[in-house]
Amino acid sequence: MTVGILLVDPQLDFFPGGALGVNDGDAIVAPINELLRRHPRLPLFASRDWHPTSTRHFAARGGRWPPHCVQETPGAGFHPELAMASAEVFDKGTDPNDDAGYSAFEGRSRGHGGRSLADALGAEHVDALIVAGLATDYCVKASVLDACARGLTTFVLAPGVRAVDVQAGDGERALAEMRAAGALVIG
Ligand code: VGL
Ligand code: ZN
Repeated sequence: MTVGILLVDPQLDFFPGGALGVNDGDAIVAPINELLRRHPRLPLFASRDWHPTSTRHFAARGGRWPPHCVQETPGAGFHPELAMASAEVFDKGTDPNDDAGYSAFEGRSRGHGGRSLADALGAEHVDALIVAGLATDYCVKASVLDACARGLTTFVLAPGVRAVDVQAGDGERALAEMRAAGALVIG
């Protein structure tokens, strides 16, 4: 088994004070950094919510969200305290006409010829993923369900995820869905 680490959208707009700040989101930084410190040689991947200024993902055009993670804005930047400089970054949510891009598997690499995450994992013979990031009930869930569907052994680092919880309990329900799909919740 070759294990990789996937950090889902650890961007400032999803941390407290951001445009779509997740309650207690700051709590994910220390456990993720601990994971990275203990396993510095594991292949590291990160997705980035990377929206155009106007998109069907945003409420102004019929979507469900306030503007967040707009390309090249400070809120779209990764949390500066995360030690993830070596990550291969996959941009998603870039299509203005599509409220999609919740899963990291929909992203395209900023390097490597714009390869998909699935192609990157294949090229690096990664067949298991430890997943952390924001938010449990949206992009983490979508990414984990895709990883499970692709046959990857998928671990969710519980201390490294937090939920939007539009409805109370959404985060817990999302974890239950991930478990039902075969993901192993660890930590
Ligand atoms: C996300 C809501 C909207 C996420 C992205 O990264 O979980 N949630 N866009
Ligand atoms: Zn988004």
